[in-house]
Amino acid sequence: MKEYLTITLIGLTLFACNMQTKKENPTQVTLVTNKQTPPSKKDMLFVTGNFNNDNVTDTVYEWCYSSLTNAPIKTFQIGLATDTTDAALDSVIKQKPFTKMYSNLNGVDTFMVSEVAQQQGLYYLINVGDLDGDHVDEIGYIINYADISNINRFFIVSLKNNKFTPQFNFQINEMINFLPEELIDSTFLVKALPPKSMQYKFYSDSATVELGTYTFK
Ligand SMILES: [Ca+2]
Ligand SMILES: [Ca+2]
Repeated sequence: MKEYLTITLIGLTLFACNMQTKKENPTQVTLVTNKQTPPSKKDMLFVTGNFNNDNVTDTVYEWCYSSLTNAPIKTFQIGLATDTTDAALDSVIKQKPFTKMYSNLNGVDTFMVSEVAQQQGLYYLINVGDLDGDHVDEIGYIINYADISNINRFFIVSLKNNKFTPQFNFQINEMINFLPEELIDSTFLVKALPPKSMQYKFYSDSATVELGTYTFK
């Protein structure tokens, strides 16, 4: 998984570099609601799945943009990838980034993921399957911070009554938690434990990876 992430990040870095040469039309990037057409979906992560149980596949998109310019931000070369200098961090902070999630579903609100100064969107967005037993998939994500810390959190969010609803989150270490020997069944960070619980591998405050169990409400 680590190698896969590394390769993905390198690929996205190259992709992001290519994208930087392209001019964005500011009038196209004022998107906040899901009724508008996102201007640059291809820059952002997205995840598909059964998020509202209507037998039609749904899509949820990341939307990271600068509140100064309204332009999308996708700078994978900073933070987890290669450049962890103060200058790189400052360049992110100066853009005043916001990260939201929105879907292709009518009536579903946009979800504010983070407005922390040094974040730059997501580096992980995935369908984690139905963890809480309501026959609808949950979404897992990790925020991409432009800093040198390996400590981060894995978040699980669901669509409940047309609202993105935070379910649970736990601490991870970006370098350690994705090592195959640290994954549940060598597969992933979380695993459903029917009828409405899950197991998860988290990074403890004692710097060890531990197995936890959480029962959804
Ligand atoms: Ca659906
Ligand atoms: Ca569910």
